[in-house]
Amino acid sequence: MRLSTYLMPTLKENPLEAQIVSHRLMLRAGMIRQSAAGIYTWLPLGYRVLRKIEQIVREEQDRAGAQELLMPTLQNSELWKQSGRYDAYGPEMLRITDRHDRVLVYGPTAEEVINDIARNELKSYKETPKILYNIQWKFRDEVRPRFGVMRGREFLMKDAYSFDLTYEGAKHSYNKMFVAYLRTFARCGVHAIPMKASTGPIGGDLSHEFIVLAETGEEQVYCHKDYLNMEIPNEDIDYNSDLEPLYQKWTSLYAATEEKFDKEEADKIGDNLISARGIEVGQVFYYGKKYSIPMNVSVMGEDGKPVYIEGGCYGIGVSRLMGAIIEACHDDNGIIWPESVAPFKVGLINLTTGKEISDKACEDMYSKLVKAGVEVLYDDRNERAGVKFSTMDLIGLPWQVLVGARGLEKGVVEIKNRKTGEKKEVSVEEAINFLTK
Ligand code: P5A
Repeated sequence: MRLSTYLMPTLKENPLEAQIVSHRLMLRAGMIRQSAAGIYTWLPLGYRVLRKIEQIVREEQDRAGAQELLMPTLQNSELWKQSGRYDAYGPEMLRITDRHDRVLVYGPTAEEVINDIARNELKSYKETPKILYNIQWKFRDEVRPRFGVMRGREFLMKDAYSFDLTYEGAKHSYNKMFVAYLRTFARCGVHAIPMKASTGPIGGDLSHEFIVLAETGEEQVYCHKDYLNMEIPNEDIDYNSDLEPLYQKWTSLYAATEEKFDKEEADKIGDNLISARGIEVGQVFYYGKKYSIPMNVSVMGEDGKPVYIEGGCYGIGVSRLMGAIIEACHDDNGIIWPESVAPFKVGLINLTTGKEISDKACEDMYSKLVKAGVEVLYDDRNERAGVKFSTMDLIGLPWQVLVGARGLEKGVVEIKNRKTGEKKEVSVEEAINFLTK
């Protein structure tokens, strides 16, 4: 992509409306623009990152054996009456009346819609277990939307739902999602710690929130310091085998949100206790028969008698996760993207735009890198070098290549690592090899 033609409206000044660093940087880097309170347009740069995060989430759901489908944003309110949540959900749920005076709701979550599918389409115990998920926009009419994408009204969520015959089966599905979450957040370049949580309007009696530690987090949290270097299961993990030991390992240490803080437990670990702020990027729930009984979701059991489904649901705030990654990965100059979610891998900076030698070298590198499948943002604008440096630092691409007439006369360009600030001089050839490997 050539920056001269790219819609990336960066801002020099800090926008007044942004109170936390991720919101500030997303506005300044030209990634999002607010359209209405808590509702955003994702500009090209922001949308690229959103899609990268979404793809990691998808791959880890698929690896765990979950199946992707897509449910509507507008839901039939009758289903909510059947589950008993139509009134209970309150003013956070946006209700819309159509021309026939039928009420639709803009889904704040999708337990009702998926359980309606399950009761109609799952007939026999042979069709269980199943985990179904979608990555879809949700709407919650939050009283105080704030902090940009962290607490929006419209936001992107991955929501998965499991359908099992027994409690043991449901617990196994819970553990699958639990492990998939550890892998998902690690792949996105952040460390998320599972903490016992309350279930709120979703319901059920077993739940964990996954919390990314960051100073600006909305939640006060406590955890054992060993969580900071716990091992993440690798990609060969067998999701069919017993995941219980892994689950036990990850829940044996003390970790809790403020709401669930237990002084006695905390005192036991003494000096090993960390008190910090955190951002909830995901939450998993086991809710048993909370939906299957009122909505009559059953399958024929082995003995020919109907069995109510044992259920769970598993959410990741995909758009919030982007804010959390920025909260965890930035410095005074801007964002520092983990390579896995970076909008582009390389920022190619022409320091002397207009000079033939650097224009030619940049064009040549740009086309070679693009041909090799490397995602490159080429700053070919007619701007001062200083402006280009600060733009690249602000948008936080992992690698920068600085190409100027003076260096080229000596046969070199410079490669800079955004995270460490390390620079090294290499030949054009070496730069291409390094960035394509
Ligand atoms: C789990 C999946 C649920 O809704 N039902 C389906 C369950 N859980 S949850 O915890 O309420 O939401 C899941 C994740 O969505 C993110 N989230 C938000 N992100 C941005 N703005 C919001 N207003 C918002 N509300 C929830 C969180 O990351 C949460 O963990």
